[in-house]
Amino acid sequence: MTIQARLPVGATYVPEFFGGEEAAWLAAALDAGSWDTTLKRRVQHFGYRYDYRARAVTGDAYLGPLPDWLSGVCGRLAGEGYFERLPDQVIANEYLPGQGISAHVDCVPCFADRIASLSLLSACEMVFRHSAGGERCSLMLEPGSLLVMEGAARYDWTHEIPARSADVVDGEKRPRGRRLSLTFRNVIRSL
Ligand SMILES: O=C(O)CCC(=O)C(=O)O
Repeated sequence: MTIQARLPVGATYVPEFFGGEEAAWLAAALDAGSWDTTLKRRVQHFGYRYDYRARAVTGDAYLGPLPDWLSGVCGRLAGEGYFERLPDQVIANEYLPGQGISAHVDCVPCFADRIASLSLLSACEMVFRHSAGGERCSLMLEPGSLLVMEGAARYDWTHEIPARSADVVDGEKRPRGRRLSLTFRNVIRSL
């Protein structure tokens, strides 16, 4: 697959948003929590539970305020202008080598325009496909990086992480390690 430098309009990639020590600290906070094993990959939901089967944030989905360690990250995201309102919903995903996430557009009626995903511990390739045109592009999400999606990138393109144990960058095979991500959103409607 060709890795294109040009991202979908509305996608912003911020390398080294988080340093290694901060990332290790966040990973430790996640591992001190309780991973949900219902899906192929483990997840943790904060603020509101997203119902994957109903594809909705249901009326009983409120889980309570975000933990302090996560509120701090939300404060930083808003403070640095990546969100106008503090995010109130976060999903942590764990990807072991060979695991990924299928192509999707984040629930449109559930979540506000801007979403942001923080990558921790290991890199992986994210692939974008234009929903109408079939155009495709991709980028490596390096540990510590932040990917912000809004507008066309949020609504007109799907994003996915192919389930594989290594990626190829400039002809070089890069084996994947354990990757954690935190995706920040604002809930706009619960059913
Ligand atoms: O792991 C990521 O960076 C993306 C996660 C994602 O797309 C999602 O939770 O909907």
